[in-house]
Amino acid sequence: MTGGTPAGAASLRAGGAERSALLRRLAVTTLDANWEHDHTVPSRTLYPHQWSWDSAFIAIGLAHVRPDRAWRELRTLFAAQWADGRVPHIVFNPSVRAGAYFPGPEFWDSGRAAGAPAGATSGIVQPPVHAPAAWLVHRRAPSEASVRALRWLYPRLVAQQRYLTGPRDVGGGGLACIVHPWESGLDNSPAWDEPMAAVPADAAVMRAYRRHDTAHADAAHRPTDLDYARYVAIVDAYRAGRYQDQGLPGRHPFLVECPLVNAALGAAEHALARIAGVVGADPGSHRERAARITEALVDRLYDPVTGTFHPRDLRTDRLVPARTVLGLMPLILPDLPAGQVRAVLAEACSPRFGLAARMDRPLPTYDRTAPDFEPLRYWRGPSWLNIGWLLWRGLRAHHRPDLAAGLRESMFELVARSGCHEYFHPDTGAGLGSPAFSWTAALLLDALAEG
Ligand code: 2M8
Repeated sequence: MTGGTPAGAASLRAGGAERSALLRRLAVTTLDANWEHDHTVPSRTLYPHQWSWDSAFIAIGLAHVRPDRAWRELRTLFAAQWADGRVPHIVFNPSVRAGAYFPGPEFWDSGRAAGAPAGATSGIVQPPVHAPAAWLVHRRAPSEASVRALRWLYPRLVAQQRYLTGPRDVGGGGLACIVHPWESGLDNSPAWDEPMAAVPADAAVMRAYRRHDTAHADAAHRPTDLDYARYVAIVDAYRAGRYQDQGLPGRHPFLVECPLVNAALGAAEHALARIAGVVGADPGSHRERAARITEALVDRLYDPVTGTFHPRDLRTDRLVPARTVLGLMPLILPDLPAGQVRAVLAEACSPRFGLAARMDRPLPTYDRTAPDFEPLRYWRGPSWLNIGWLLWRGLRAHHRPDLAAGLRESMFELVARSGCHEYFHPDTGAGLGSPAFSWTAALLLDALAEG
């Protein structure tokens, strides 16, 4: 069996212990094939460097089979942390040929920014899912080495939180603001359509660049050239200010509070409280911060009319109306108030997302009843395993083992049918994007282990 190939698909569909063993082997082969001396690439073809939240998910999976490598993954990422605490969304591997990814290191030009590390990185962040990842890796196999690793990571994870709740609290309400759709991890989600429409850009700008993604994936499954022109324009603006955050409201074209990023921010404080207990630090301050973030999230991003969470566009101070899977992500917070838990579960179980104890279709990333739902285009409809995994964890935290089991089974069926693909058709389960994608493999391993 090779990485990502659903070889033996018939037996993978068999179910039970045999299916689990085959899925596990497929996942391990995929992760091994994507290992690159001190980190794991998300995909050999599409993403040949190290990505921030990918590495957190990857570490969670590696903990089950290669614990040393799980810690290595996190250490490599945090070795590239900036002096202000930001963890860059890409750490570039200098031995990868120039042009193998767009936008590459020369475009980001991090070397000219104050506080950037010696090696090249991007200047933006991704959802801070690393503290829960570190906690899960430790909990899987606690040892002297894992306690040492936590000691090394703890101050760095705290600095990451300080950055996001300090300079990035642009709205002043206790939440982190994202300055680029890439920071959400859900690059072209319909959640960003409104704020993106206000970013001046012309698709023709892309003639000056060579997109690498469309050489490896179907252009109809990826963001459009106009999306990319705007992505480039937003980086241009941030880079022009050397990635500093002072004065962003007056000069930056994209400023949004994202429900996923902020739910992850709160979940990170809960994980830090546990880590603090192991490394001899004070858990109490983390619990307090977690409570404050949850309160701010409900206060600023919950809409009682729709009964779900929405991003807040800080340039208009309005909630973005699109109902995307981002709205369900606050379920990862164990202290989400009961009223919001009930409402968000109702949204998840509605025909928009179809969550059920026996799911008839995979979980989509966007309201499948919306007229602009696109089953093939990246984050505008397709099913992704990291989102399913986050929701699965949230359902368990909120004592819904029935729904958690249904979602878990639907994730297994996706990989059994199609392999470790990057994303999946939300009706048929057909594999889309990269065929050997690391976080799909890693989170599959975790879900297999934690029945
Ligand atoms: C995708 O994002 C990158 C830009 O960061 C891209 O499209 O080139 C997203 O799916 C993101 O969430 C992910 O971390 C990254 C690498 O897997 O790919």
